[in-house]
Amino acid sequence: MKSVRFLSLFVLALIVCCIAGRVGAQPGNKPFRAAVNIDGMQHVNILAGDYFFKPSHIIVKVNVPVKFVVRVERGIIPHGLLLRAPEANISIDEELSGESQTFTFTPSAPGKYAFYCPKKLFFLKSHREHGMEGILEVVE
Ligand SMILES: [Cu+2]
Repeated sequence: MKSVRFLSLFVLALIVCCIAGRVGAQPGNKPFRAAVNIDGMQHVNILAGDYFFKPSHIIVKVNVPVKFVVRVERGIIPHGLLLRAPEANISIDEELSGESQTFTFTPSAPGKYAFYCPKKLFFLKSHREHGMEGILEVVE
Protein backbone atom coordinates (compact mmCIF):
# COMPACT_ATOMS: atom_id res chain seq x y z
CA MET A 1 0.00 0.00 0.00
CA LYS A 2 2.80 2.34 0.96
CA SER A 3 4.64 1.68 -2.31
CA VAL A 4 1.47 2.41 -4.32
CA ARG A 5 1.12 5.76 -2.59
CA PHE A 6 4.79 6.53 -3.19
CA LEU A 7 4.46 5.56 -6.85
CA SER A 8 1.39 7.74 -7.39
CA LEU A 9 3.18 10.68 -5.70
CA PHE A 10 6.17 10.08 -7.95
CA VAL A 11 3.97 10.03 -11.07
CA LEU A 12 2.18 13.20 -9.92
CA ALA A 13 5.52 14.95 -9.36
CA LEU A 14 6.65 13.84 -12.82
CA ILE A 15 3.52 15.27 -14.45
CA VAL A 16 3.87 18.58 -12.58
CA CYS A 17 7.52 18.83 -13.65
CA CYS A 18 6.61 18.14 -17.29
CA ILE A 19 3.92 20.82 -17.32
CA ALA A 20 6.16 23.34 -15.55
CA GLY A 21 8.95 22.64 -18.02
CA ARG A 22 6.67 23.19 -20.97
CA VAL A 23 5.24 26.44 -19.59
CA GLY A 24 8.72 27.74 -18.73
CA ALA A 25 10.14 27.04 -22.17
CA GLN A 26 9.79 30.06 -24.44
CA PRO A 27 9.08 29.18 -28.05
CA GLY A 28 11.25 32.08 -29.19
CA ASN A 29 14.27 30.48 -27.60
CA LYS A 30 14.22 27.49 -29.92
CA PRO A 31 16.97 27.81 -32.51
CA PHE A 32 15.64 29.37 -35.70
CA ARG A 33 17.21 28.03 -38.88
CA ALA A 34 16.75 30.52 -41.70
CA ALA A 35 15.66 29.14 -45.06
CA VAL A 36 16.88 30.63 -48.32
CA ASN A 37 14.06 32.65 -49.82
CA ILE A 38 13.15 32.91 -53.49
CA ASP A 39 15.21 36.13 -53.62
CA GLY A 40 18.29 34.14 -52.61
CA MET A 41 18.44 35.70 -49.14
CA GLN A 42 17.99 34.12 -45.75
CA HIS A 43 15.09 35.97 -44.16
CA VAL A 44 14.90 36.31 -40.39
CA ASN A 45 12.10 38.17 -38.63
CA ILE A 46 13.15 39.32 -35.19
CA LEU A 47 10.95 40.77 -32.47
CA ALA A 48 12.69 42.89 -29.83
CA GLY A 49 11.23 44.04 -26.52
CA ASP A 50 11.85 44.46 -22.78
CA TYR A 51 14.22 42.57 -22.56
CA PHE A 52 14.47 39.98 -25.27
CA PHE A 53 15.09 39.15 -28.88
CA LYS A 54 12.92 36.48 -30.50
CA PRO A 55 14.31 34.29 -31.80
CA SER A 56 17.43 34.54 -29.71
CA HIS A 57 19.31 31.75 -31.46
CA ILE A 58 19.51 32.20 -35.22
CA ILE A 59 21.24 29.78 -37.57
CA VAL A 60 22.25 30.91 -41.06
CA LYS A 61 24.47 29.57 -43.83
CA VAL A 62 27.84 31.12 -44.52
CA ASN A 63 28.33 33.16 -47.71
CA VAL A 64 24.58 33.49 -48.35
CA PRO A 65 23.07 36.97 -47.87
CA VAL A 66 21.00 37.44 -44.73
CA LYS A 67 18.09 39.82 -44.27
CA PHE A 68 17.15 40.70 -40.70
CA VAL A 69 13.78 42.41 -40.34
CA VAL A 70 13.68 43.73 -36.78
CA ARG A 71 10.53 45.02 -35.14
CA VAL A 72 10.28 46.46 -31.65
CA GLU A 73 7.35 45.88 -29.34
CA ARG A 74 5.51 49.03 -28.37
CA GLY A 75 6.97 50.50 -25.19
CA ILE A 76 8.76 53.47 -23.71
CA ILE A 77 12.15 51.88 -23.22
CA PRO A 78 14.51 52.50 -26.15
CA HIS A 79 16.41 49.56 -27.56
CA GLY A 80 19.19 48.94 -30.02
CA LEU A 81 20.83 46.14 -31.91
CA LEU A 82 24.54 45.53 -31.86
CA LEU A 83 26.19 42.72 -33.77
CA ARG A 84 29.86 43.24 -34.40
CA ALA A 85 31.78 40.41 -36.03
CA PRO A 86 34.41 41.87 -38.37
CA GLU A 87 35.90 38.40 -38.84
CA ALA A 88 32.62 37.42 -40.54
CA ASN A 89 32.10 40.76 -42.26
CA ILE A 90 29.12 41.70 -40.06
CA SER A 91 28.68 45.10 -38.47
CA ILE A 92 25.34 46.30 -37.08
CA ASP A 93 25.01 49.04 -34.48
CA GLU A 94 21.63 50.72 -34.74
CA GLU A 95 18.89 52.24 -32.66
CA LEU A 96 15.62 50.33 -32.98
CA SER A 97 12.42 52.21 -33.59
CA GLY A 98 8.80 51.11 -33.60
CA GLU A 99 8.86 50.52 -37.32
CA SER A 100 10.46 47.50 -38.91
CA GLN A 101 14.11 47.95 -39.76
CA THR A 102 15.98 45.86 -42.24
CA PHE A 103 19.62 44.90 -42.00
CA THR A 104 21.37 42.95 -44.71
CA PHE A 105 24.78 41.33 -44.61
CA THR A 106 26.60 38.29 -45.92
CA PRO A 107 28.38 36.32 -43.20
CA SER A 108 31.77 35.31 -44.54
CA ALA A 109 32.99 33.00 -41.76
CA PRO A 110 31.34 30.24 -39.72
CA GLY A 111 31.11 30.78 -35.99
CA LYS A 112 28.88 31.92 -33.16
CA TYR A 113 28.44 35.65 -32.85
CA ALA A 114 26.65 37.42 -30.02
CA PHE A 115 24.13 40.14 -30.71
CA TYR A 116 22.56 42.26 -28.01
CA CYS A 117 20.97 45.53 -27.01
CA PRO A 118 23.71 47.91 -25.84
CA LYS A 119 21.35 50.17 -23.86
CA LYS A 120 21.98 50.86 -20.21
CA LEU A 121 20.42 53.42 -17.94
CA PHE A 122 22.74 55.03 -15.39
CA PHE A 123 23.73 52.57 -12.69
CA LEU A 124 21.09 50.01 -13.63
CA LYS A 125 21.83 46.68 -15.23
CA SER A 126 22.32 46.79 -18.99
CA HIS A 127 19.60 45.41 -21.21
CA ARG A 128 22.02 42.66 -22.17
CA GLU A 129 22.35 41.70 -18.52
CA HIS A 130 18.54 41.59 -18.39
CA GLY A 131 18.65 38.95 -21.12
CA MET A 132 18.33 41.07 -24.24
CA GLU A 133 20.88 39.12 -26.22
CA GLY A 134 21.16 36.30 -28.68
CA ILE A 135 23.47 34.21 -30.82
CA LEU A 136 23.87 34.27 -34.56
CA GLU A 137 25.28 30.91 -35.55
CA VAL A 138 26.87 30.83 -38.99
CA VAL A 139 27.29 27.32 -40.37
CA GLU A 140 28.83 25.76 -43.49
CU1 LIG B 1 17.27 47.31 -24.97
